[in-house]
Amino acid sequence: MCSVTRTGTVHVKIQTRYYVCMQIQKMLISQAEAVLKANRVGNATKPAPGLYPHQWFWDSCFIAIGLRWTNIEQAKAELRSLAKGQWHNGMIPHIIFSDELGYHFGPDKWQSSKWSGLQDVQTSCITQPPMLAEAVYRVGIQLSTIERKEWYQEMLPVIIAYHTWLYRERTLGDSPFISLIHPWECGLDNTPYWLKIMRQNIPLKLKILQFLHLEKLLNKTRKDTKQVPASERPEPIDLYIFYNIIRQAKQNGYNARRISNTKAPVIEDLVFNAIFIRANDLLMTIAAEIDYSIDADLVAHCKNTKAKIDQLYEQGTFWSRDVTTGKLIKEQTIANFITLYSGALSTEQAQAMMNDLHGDGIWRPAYGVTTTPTNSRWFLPKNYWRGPVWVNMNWLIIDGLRRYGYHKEAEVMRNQTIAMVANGGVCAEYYSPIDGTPAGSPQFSWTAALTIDLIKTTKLKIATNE
Ligand code: 2M8
Repeated sequence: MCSVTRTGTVHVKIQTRYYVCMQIQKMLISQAEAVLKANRVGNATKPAPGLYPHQWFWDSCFIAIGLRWTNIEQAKAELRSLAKGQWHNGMIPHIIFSDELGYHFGPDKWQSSKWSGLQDVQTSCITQPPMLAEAVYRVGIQLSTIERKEWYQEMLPVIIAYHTWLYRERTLGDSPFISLIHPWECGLDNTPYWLKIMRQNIPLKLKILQFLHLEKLLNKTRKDTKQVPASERPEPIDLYIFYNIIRQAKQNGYNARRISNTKAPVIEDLVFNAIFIRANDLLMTIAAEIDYSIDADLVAHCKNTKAKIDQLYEQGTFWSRDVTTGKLIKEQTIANFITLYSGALSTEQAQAMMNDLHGDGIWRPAYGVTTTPTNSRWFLPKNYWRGPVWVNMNWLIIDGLRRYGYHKEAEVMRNQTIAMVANGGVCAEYYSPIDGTPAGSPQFSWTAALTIDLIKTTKLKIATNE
C-alpha cells in the first residue's frame, strides 16, 4: 500500500517486513531522487536541509555512489567538488562550507585559510573516513571504458595525494594505522569508544556544571537542537567537549604529532582504518586499470597497514587503540563489524564476525545492525551514534559480507534496510533499532542515495585486487 500526501511525500506501508515489492521500490527511488534534488546546492549535495547546510566529505562519497544510477554527471560533480576543497598538502577536509548560515560550528571557528592554501574555499581543518576511492571506483563502473579511464586519470591524483597525506601526517611513531584527532573524523561522532576516552579529560568549566547538575543548561545555547530534539543529538557535555577539542587542536595548528603530546584524545580508529584499508586496495585497482605507476613507498605503506590489522585484534575481535596509553579500547560498537568491509580479515576472523553479528542486541530482526548494542550501558535507541541503525553502516557491512561470500546474509540485510527506509517514509538520518522509528533529520541525503544503490546493486560484481 502506498500513498502520496499533498506535500508530495511518499508514505509507504509494506505488508511483509523484509520484502519490498517492485512498485514500492520504484516509488522509493523517486522519493530518494527528490530528496537528493532538494538538497542539491550548486555542484554538491548537502546532507540534510537545515541541520547540515554544507558539503561533508564522506556524505558526498555515499551520495555519489547513489547518484551514479540516476545522474552520473552529478555524481562526478559531487566528487570534483570535494577535490576543489582539497588542501594543498593533500588533506580532504570533512566540511566544505557553502554560503548558507546556521550550522552549529561554522567557518569562523576553524579559520582554514591559514593552513589550507585555499583562499576562495572555506573548510573545516580535520578529515573524515576515506570513502573517496570507493566512490570514484563505483562511478567508474557505470562509465564506458574510455570515459572510465579519463575519470580515473582525473581523480586518481586526488586520491593519491590524500592517502599520502594520511600516511605522512597521521601515522605516529612506528604505527601502521591512521590516528584521528577528533571524533568527527571517524564520522560516528558520539560512539562509545570515543566518549569513553574523551570523558576522561573533561574541561574544568564543564566539570563544575556537571557537579552542580546544570549541564542541561548548555542545551539553551546550542544550535543543532533547534532542528532535531536534544534527546536525538549528542549529550550537551559531549558536544561541548567536541568544541573544546577543536579549540585545542587549532592552538596546535591541527598537527597530530603536536596534539599527541597534549592531553587531547588521539585514537587509531577502527572504522577509519578499516575503510582506509579498503580504499588503499581500490586505489591500486584504479591505478592498475590505467597503468599508473604508484610511488613504491605508498605501495609499501598500504600493504603494511593491511598486513598488520591483527595488532588491533584481541579477545576474538578488533578494537580501536588509544594512542596515549597504547591500549585497545574495548567497547563493543558497530566498528567491530566494519572490519568486514576492510577485506583484511582471515576467513576464520570473518566467520567469527558473522557469529558475533548474530549475538545479543546487535543485528536487529527487521532493521540491520545497531551502532551500539542494545545491552551496552551506552545504548540509547534514538540518540545519534549511540544505538540507532544507520543506512551507511548497513551498506558497508552488506558490502563486506558479500566480499567474504556471505551472500544470503547480505541479501537479508539489504532487504531489511530497504524495508526500514520504506516503512519510515522520510529518508531519515537514522532509525530506532527497537521499532524502526525514524529519528534525526528527515530528508537525509545518504539514506536516499544508498537506498537507490541498495535497490540497484543486487548482482553487482564486487571487484577485488587480491
Ligand atoms: C554528523 O556530524 C556533524 C559533524 O561533522 C554534526 O553532527 O554536526 C555525523 O553523523 C557525520 O558522520 C556526518 O558526516 C555529518 C553530516 O551528515 O553529521
